[in-house]
Amino acid sequence: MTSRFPIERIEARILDIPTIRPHKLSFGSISRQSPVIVQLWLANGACGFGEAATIGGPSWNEESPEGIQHAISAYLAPALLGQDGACFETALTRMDLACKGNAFAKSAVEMALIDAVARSLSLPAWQLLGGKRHQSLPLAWTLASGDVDRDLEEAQLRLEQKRHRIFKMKIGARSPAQDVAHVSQIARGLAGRATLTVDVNQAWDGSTARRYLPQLIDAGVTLIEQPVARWNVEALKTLTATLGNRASIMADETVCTPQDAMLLARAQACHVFSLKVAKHGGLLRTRQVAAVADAADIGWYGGTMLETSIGSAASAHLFSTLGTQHHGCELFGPQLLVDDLVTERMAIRDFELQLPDGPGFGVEVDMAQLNRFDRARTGQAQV
Ligand code: MUC
Ligand code: MG
Repeated sequence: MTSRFPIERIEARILDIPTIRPHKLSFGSISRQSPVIVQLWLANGACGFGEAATIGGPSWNEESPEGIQHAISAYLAPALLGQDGACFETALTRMDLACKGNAFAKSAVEMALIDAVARSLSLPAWQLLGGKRHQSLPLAWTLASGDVDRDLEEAQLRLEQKRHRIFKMKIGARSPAQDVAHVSQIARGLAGRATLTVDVNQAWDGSTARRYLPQLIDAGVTLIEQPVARWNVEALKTLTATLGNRASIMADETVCTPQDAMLLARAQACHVFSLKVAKHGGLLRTRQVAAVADAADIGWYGGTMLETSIGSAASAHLFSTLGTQHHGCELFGPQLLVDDLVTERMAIRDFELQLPDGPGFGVEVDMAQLNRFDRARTGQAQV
């Protein structure tokens, strides 16, 4: 069989883009994002873009921007050069043979591959991913300035602009009692106007979660993301069983592979999966995790690693193809950054992200912006 879309060249670079304000999570505070941007050229001249963003170097999980870039240049790109770009699953298998794990790095390469092939065919990526089922999704914003007044000001503005009415609060850095006080103040300020969620990013042990989550629910929180360590499936299971009639428990760091998804489904250890293209190792593998959710009557949420508009648009194409049991999405990454890499962002109307059409991921990359933030050119120190 002759190859229709031979892969000719793959390049990866790290960008450093400041955030509009410090973003505080349980494990630290960030003031910039360092996405790895991949360009993949096919022999026909088409170029696709992919992105892997993580948060705070290797502190969200094991992968760091520097490690992602190295895995791509040293191992993943050589495994794919000369191969048929249209055979996505074969490309994933070759990457798996060349390199264990490294899901973020693989996701950026697969993203660029799908973009390049979709552009060659003049098709939107969603058409190669199963077809579009949603035109828009409710879009959450994360309140993570660490300051109640500033958080309330941000929420107020976004409500007025009709951009967001789902607000996720990042907790777990301070004492649980301080977190409950912070969340309760925000909940009082937004009463009746917003849906409230929290993300603990693994900071609590099981007994802390059992003690303090009911207080957050009393304050008005309805969705609780990753309250305990990623290995702590037993605690997730207990929380799901005991709090389930009042709020939903969402797994994030615990659910990466389809096997993780099976384990959680069998244990009935959560109500919702936060889906993220990076941690699942690509768009196709995100669909596999979503399929387990569907089969197990588990809902899905369109998660983010705070990508620019490149990774966010790719995620949006994938999310647009998934089933109806969803809790909206949080593809707000571009808005948290001082500037973007595309000529036009995805639109937000009536509190919903308008899911893009093609060709490819439907966004045009501004090369001047890529060069402006390129670490190799600016020489910025790492996070
Ligand atoms: C995470 O763990 O969900 C997503 C939104 C946000 O503010 O941080 C990320 C990471
Ligand atoms: Mg999370």
